[in-house]
Amino acid sequence: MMLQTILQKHTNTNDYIYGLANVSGLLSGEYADYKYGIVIGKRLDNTIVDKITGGPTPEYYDHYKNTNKELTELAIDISDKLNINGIQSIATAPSLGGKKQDSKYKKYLSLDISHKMLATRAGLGWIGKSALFISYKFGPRVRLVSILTNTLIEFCNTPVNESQCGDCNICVEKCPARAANGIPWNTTIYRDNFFDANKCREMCRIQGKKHIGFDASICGICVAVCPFGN
Ligand code: B12
Repeated sequence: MMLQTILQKHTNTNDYIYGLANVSGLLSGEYADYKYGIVIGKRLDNTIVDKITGGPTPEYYDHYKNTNKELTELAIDISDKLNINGIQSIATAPSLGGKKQDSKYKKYLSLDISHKMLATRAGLGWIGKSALFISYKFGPRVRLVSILTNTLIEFCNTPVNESQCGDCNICVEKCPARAANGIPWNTTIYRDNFFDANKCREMCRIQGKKHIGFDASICGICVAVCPFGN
């Protein structure tokens, strides 16, 4: 179908994963009325991620910025193509997309769109003990973006509903913020019950200042240490 043609045209390398998700009733706020989503993951460069041992590197920071830019453009491009073909859709931002000062964001460290949720609904992987999305193909070494629509373009993939981390606790042990408590994820456990986002953000600020030189708010240790995808 057209979707595959469009996606393959845009994501014509082996560095991407994508899938269709049924998110009916799962999104909130400005996205609450959307039923379906296309989620796309771009693989991070292993040579850059492997160097995140004691903390983030300037190279990782640049990679993160460039990948965000690429995913922003990709989502807009795909959404435009769908709209031209009569499928109304909306592109979302890979990161905060200007919501940093939003009072709801500041209070809950949470947006109306969770790309990780779309990714589990699209059957591409699960949520790790680190609260990161762990893809079957690249582990947590992916950045994500989503495009939302109310048209059922194709059948949605079978969702993944629980952690596949098993007994592994490497990310829990290596997190400098001690943000994760080791409880394995399933769809009934809210983030705050197994992962302290405030502790993580505080440590991202410290790590950014220490290793990049300003409040870059970035870390990545949990991405680098995960045995999946490396
Ligand atoms: C706010 C935010 C943060 C906050 C809070 C993090 C958090 N875990 O919530 C802070 C500043 C701490 C942060 C830090 C980092 N972040 Co951040 N962040 C976001 C952002 C902008 C919004 C996330 C959000 O709203 N969270 C709210 C909670 C409730 O949702 P969630 O964590 O996304 O997902 C939960 C639910 O979806 C639920 N879930 C999953 N499937 C299902 C299904 C059902 C049915 C239900 C009910 C629930 C459910 O499980 C998840 C975990 O609880 C996203 C981009 C986006 N729009 O998604 C990036 C994002 C999550 N961040 C990302 C990254 C990489 C990081 C950092 C590594 C920073 C860095 N680049 O160095 C750290 C690591 C944090 C970590 N270990 O989770 C990536 C994650 C990629 C991946 N492989 O998982 C994202 C997706 C950005 C991107 N475009 O790729 N981040």
